[in-house]
Amino acid sequence: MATDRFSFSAVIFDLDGVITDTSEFHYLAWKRLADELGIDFGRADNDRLRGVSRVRSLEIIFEIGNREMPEKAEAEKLAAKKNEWYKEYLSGMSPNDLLPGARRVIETVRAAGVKTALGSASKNAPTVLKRLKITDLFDATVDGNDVGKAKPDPEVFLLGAQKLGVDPSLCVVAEDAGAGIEAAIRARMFALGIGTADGVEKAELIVPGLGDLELEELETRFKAWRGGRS
Ligand code: B16
Ligand code: MG
Repeated sequence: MATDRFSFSAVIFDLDGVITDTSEFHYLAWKRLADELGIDFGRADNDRLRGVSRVRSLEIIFEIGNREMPEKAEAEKLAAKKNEWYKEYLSGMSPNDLLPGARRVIETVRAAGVKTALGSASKNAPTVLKRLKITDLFDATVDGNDVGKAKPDPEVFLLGAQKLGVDPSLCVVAEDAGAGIEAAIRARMFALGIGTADGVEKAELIVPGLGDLELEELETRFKAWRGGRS
């Protein structure tokens, strides 16, 4: 059901790069591991890790180092080590780490009767939401603990829509990663692109950050998109 103000019924938000910037913490933790492994991993490589799963991130780091990926047990050990460092960084997070505009957009759509969900690849998403004190701003949460197939598979967003009880065609997805935009398109949802990562140009509407989003423009673009599909 559309609301009085908006034609969409739900917005599914990605976490890292949309609501907060945990990518810097991911980078610092992966960098520490890469240094230990003797792999030259720099800030410029970090965009490749956006939105992809933990195991896939490790594979990418081994690709960058031109090294063969270790067998499963060793790979899991390395990923777990990185995660412990990552969690140390998360322990310093607070509501000050919300990206500009995130709270305004979530609260405004909710006040208009739109449902909200989180659709993140991160298994640490519940901890991050707690640290940011925004767990209550979501009617449903889907994260790396719930899904078997990582983005660009649409599973994370389709499960979000299902949990909310909203048809995918009435959902907006806010995403900063190319893999996430691809997932939204495959879920047949309206893709709102955040930032400039490779693949974000395929989104229906692109803004630098949620702080730059005009909700009336989103409504106009969503209506046109939906009209063009029927
Ligand atoms: P974890 P998102 C993603 O978050 C990150 O962008 C990506 O760099 C990370 O590898 C992935 O979560 C998994 O995170 O190791 O905490 O399970 O953008 O989907 O919210
Ligand atoms: Mg992201």
